Amino acid sequence: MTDPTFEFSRAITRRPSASITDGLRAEDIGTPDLDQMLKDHAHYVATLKKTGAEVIELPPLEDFPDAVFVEDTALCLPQGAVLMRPGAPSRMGEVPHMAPALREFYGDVRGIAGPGHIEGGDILVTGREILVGRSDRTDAAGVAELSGIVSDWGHSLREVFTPPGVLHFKTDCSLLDGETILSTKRLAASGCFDGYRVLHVEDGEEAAANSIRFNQFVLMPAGFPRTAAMLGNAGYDVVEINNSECAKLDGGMSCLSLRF
Ligand code: CIR
Repeated sequence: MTDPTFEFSRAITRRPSASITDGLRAEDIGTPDLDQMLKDHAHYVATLKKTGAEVIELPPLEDFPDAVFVEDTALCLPQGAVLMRPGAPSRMGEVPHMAPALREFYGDVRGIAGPGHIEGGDILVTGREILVGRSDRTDAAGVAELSGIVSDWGHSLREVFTPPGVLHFKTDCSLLDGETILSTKRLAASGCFDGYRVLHVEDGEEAAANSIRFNQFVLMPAGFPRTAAMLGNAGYDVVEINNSECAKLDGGMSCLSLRF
């Protein structure tokens, strides 16, 4: 039996394009360096492959600077995939570029028709339910439409809180296994993970919360040694990946792949 919350046979990624320098950012903390981002991306892809999974590497999309952050374009579940409707207007056009890749692997590919908006970065699939945080990118109508789709497949969806000023719900949390969540203290304080086992990222290391469990590894951004040690002591096999360039665009480990 595989656990669909962290045991995956495939991932879809997209190589960063030169237009990444025009990517969206909440705050200007410097221009991302494409060469460094390509190196980091290659390390990320190689780590996913090392688990034995197949990684589908899509080509760069020059017209869409944020297209490397594929997670926001779709939700992948065992029963089917759902194409999102991003709340950032400049990202809407990424979705039709993702659809053919998903149709290769899924018989059932649905889509958010609108008028609501929802991005994959706001969705955490646990062993029990689908948690969705509303944000500047995800609104009530988008959540309601997704809820209708996933209930057809037997999933229950629960709307939760996203801390103010945080781009996506998953900026502040990740799934370590079906029952265990890595979270910032500010998010866990909302009570949204009550009943789960919660590991907190260390104070001052909030950006480590956007990590991913992919098969035997936890991929986490480099530079958060106390959280890396905490996860290692808890028995996780941690791989640290430099994230300095994606971080300039508010991106992290989860945004760089769709996993199924
Ligand atoms: C954006 O603002 O949409 C991109 N610059 C970053 C997207 C990060 N995605 C994610 O956390 N799922």
